[in-house]
Amino acid sequence: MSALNDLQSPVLSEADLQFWEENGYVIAKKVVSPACATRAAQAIWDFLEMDHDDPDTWYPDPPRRSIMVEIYQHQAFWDNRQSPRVHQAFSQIWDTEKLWVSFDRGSMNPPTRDPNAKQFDMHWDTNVNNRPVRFGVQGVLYLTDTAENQGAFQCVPGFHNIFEDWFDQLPEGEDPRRQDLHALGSIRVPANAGDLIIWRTTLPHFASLNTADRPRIVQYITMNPANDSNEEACRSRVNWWQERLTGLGRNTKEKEHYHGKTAELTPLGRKLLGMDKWD
Ligand SMILES: O=C(O)CCC(=O)C(=O)O
Repeated sequence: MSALNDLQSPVLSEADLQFWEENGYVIAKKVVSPACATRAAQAIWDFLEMDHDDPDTWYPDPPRRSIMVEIYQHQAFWDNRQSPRVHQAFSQIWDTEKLWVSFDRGSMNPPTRDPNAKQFDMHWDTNVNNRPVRFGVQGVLYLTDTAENQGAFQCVPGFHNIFEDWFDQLPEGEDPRRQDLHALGSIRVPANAGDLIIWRTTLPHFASLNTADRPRIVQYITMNPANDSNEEACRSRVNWWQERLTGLGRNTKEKEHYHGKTAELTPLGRKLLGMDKWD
């Protein structure tokens, strides 16, 4: 590891990496401190203008359209993105430290108030009809301790191993996204505040229905090999951070642009953004 990421021992053990190979997901434990997790969770509550101790504030009228929260640029989010242990976990998965971090948001998944609510459907975030699907990874950082029934991340473990065969046996014209993906053997993944779940994009996944009494609060983070020879891409990424634009490719001027403060970056954060080059 470089001086930017001078950790004494790998975040993912041999056993973790073996688990990753078999299951297509892994929990990288304690990648950020409880204090960093709490700060990011509080940033989400403030952004939503809700009180984490007052359930009456969790269900606005009109209702939120999804569990997602369009917060991207808070210092607490950047502190997690530039955490050396987050970077190291992704470096182990990609087998390179030269990575760029994703422009991802947060989410708040409150307890359901509908006794008849069904489990959420799962999905893929990649075009699964465009095969073979390239290797890719996604990640969710838990900002609160999350029990199995508290809206935990759910996926079909090991599905990456049978992905191509499963598609091949689908009857002609069947839409893969409309199958009963839970029947393939979905599981829910509990973990603690500060733990990061990384999964392969070929696993069907989503948050699960929250039947506990506390919300689940998370920050999405993934990393991909850096493309820092592309000057235009670097400029656009730096502009995204500096102007505090919305992420996921939308790049619009919303609440954080008008009311936020540009986050401070560490030397590692500058490379993960694309402001400084890895070589
Ligand atoms: O919130 C989760 O646990 C999973 C989120 C998800 O489905 C996604 O990032 O595509």
